[in-house]
Amino acid sequence: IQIQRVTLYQVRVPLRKPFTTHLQEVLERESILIELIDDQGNIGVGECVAFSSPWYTEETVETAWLALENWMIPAILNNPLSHPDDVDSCLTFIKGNHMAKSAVNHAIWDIYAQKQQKPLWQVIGGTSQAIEAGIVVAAANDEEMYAEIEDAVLKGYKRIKLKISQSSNPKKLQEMIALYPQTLFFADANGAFTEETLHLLQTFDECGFTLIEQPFSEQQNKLSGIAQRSMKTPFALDESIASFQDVEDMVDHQSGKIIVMKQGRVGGLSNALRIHDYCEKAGIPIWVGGMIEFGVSKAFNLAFASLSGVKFPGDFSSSSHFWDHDLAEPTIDVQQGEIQLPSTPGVGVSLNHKIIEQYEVKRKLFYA
Ligand code: OSB
Ligand code: MG
Repeated sequence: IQIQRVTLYQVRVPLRKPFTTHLQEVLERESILIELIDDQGNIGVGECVAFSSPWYTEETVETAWLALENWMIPAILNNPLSHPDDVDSCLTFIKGNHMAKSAVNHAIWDIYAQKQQKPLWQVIGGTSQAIEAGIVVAAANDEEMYAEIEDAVLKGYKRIKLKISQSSNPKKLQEMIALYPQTLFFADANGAFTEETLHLLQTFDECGFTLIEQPFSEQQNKLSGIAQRSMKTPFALDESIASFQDVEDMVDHQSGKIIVMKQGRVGGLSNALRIHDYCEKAGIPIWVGGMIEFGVSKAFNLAFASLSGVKFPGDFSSSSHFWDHDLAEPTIDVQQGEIQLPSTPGVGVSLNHKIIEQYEVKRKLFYA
């Protein structure tokens, strides 16, 4: 694969409704989309899932743009690649910046699969063709939360993830979860609990949650291990898993039992696949998290979700859950609680340039 041209697009898109967690209220989504063209005219796409400010991880849209522009794109423009893993090798001189790296790694995987004339999910060894949909409820108050849950159940979602914090009411959650015995409920604390409030976290153990995502901050994996050993609900680590080594660390500290995979957080699909294979051998279930993203990133998540080590429905909602207009086409739709994987070569989506133009903040082209 020889990259001839790269285009970066920065966009800003309003969310259809506010996304509220104890860390941040997200009202609009800034993102970077990347398009690579190789010497045979194949077009590969990627999406950088960093946010406008560093509330979830250190990277931001601005830092990712800088890393892509100054170091990553020049490095790939002058390096023929025979496999997507080679991208990571040619970017090892850049520390961190996982979300920016992931966007490049993804675009190369897209081209690589196109050259084999196969859908990406098949190229990486995926087996399931229909992915179970899951939705996140991040409402500002209880009333809205109940309304959104009811709506999600009616729409056929098999799994609902609720954002929890120290101020959530476990008794009320338990009653509500009992009303929907067919639906899996996950909790996501985004690190809201501390050593001082461990006893509060323990009161969520009777709620009926299938798992609790990231109860403590990523700096508190030892504490997470102590808490996990005192509770029956398994913990799924999100923020704590930024690399393969972090997974080994989870096993060592028993700080969690399940992995949330976000390819952006671990630097792309190549690293995600290594983690997948390790987890499958070690018997650690994986599920696939979301980042309030557009169809490009979702399409890569869906391909990953078809792997046999992925055990729970992930953050897979219809494009219309967040967006009036997605930036990728075809748009992702949930039908009977499932999303069908594409049969077209590559990741199966391309940029919708008409829509991108409407939301574009800036754009830059790079040539070999
Ligand atoms: O913690 O899983 C998280 C969104 C943005 C940043 C972090 C998280 C989330 C979500 C998933 O909860 C939302 C989605 O479906 O995209
Ligand atoms: Mg999370």
